[in-house]
Amino acid sequence: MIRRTILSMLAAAGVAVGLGSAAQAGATLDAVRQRGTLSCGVNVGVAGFSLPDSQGVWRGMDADLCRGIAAALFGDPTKVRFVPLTAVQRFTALQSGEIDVLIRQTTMTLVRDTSLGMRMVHPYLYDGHGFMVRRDANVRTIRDMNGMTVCLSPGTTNEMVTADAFRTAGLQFRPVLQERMQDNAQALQAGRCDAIGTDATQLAALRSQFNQPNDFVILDERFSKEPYGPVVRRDDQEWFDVIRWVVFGLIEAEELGVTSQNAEQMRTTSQNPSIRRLLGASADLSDALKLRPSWMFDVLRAIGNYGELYERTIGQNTPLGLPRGNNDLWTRGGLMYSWPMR
Ligand SMILES: N[C@@H](CCC(=O)N[C@@H](CS)C(=O)NCC(=O)O)C(=O)O
Repeated sequence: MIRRTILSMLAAAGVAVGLGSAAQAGATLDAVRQRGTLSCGVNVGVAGFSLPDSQGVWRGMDADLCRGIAAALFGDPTKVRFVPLTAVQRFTALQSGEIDVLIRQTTMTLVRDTSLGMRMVHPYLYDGHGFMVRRDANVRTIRDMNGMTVCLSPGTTNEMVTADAFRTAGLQFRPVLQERMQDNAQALQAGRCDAIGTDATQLAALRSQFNQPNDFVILDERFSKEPYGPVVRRDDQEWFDVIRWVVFGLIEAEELGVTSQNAEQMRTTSQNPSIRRLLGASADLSDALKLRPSWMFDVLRAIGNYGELYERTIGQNTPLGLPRGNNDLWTRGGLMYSWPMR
């Protein structure tokens, strides 16, 4: 009876309640293997992150991270089912088991990490909240935004960050909440809102698809830390390990100079013990993760190292045009730092 009450309380709080006792460690890895495809939750459509191209192929950093995980599991980056989700839908999809992992510009926060039956894995992108406004509004800082109408997406960190930022500045704003970011983008272009508030990478992504991108500016100020991480269910450490070490492996490969182009050659000729371990010359790492020795080799061949992934999807030569900044390697002053892979 008590157990039932607790379960229904947890369910009401949106916490996933596994059937019977907590799922067995490794259950997700086994289930995904048996199914033969990874079910990966992504955004419904943001340039540079997850957006279907004219052939219907999902493109972007989040989509490619899904492919990288599939490559680690199956040696085949095509073994992914992409599940497009809005910000509001994303955690339920994970809790209910509809997806195996969520890779959808999701900010790692204390509450999300601890109390929703989930675990935030490790940052693959460091971002921050910003505002985009019309250029001719002559806004330089938030102090010029008093009384403005700000378009926001419900269920995002950006809702709270915007409220905090205006309150801290002693200013008023009028929130307009629309679940689909595309609706916010249209509202800004049509003048139905004065600003959009979301993560800076998302603002760059939205603007890259505007008809007149130069009519809009992204303010320089950042109002929060928004580290993006993959999210998994809380009850499965083995699965968590796989996802975490794929992220680390991408960063480590960049630091070691292993790319999609040279991985094949390095695997046979490199004498560097770190590179040999990464590419599976010994089974120490893959055994620990219960994966095939070529797991990271297959990831790198499929999506490249972290730097390749970044440059291809959101980097300076893409429509988003984002410099590495915090997302550069620690050896170059950024925050990307893999734990030792040994
Ligand atoms: N990092 C934020 C979410 C950022 C985000 O999702 N922003 C936009 C991207 S432009 C979005 O997709 N919004 C609404 C939607 O399409 O569901 C969070 O974790 O809460």
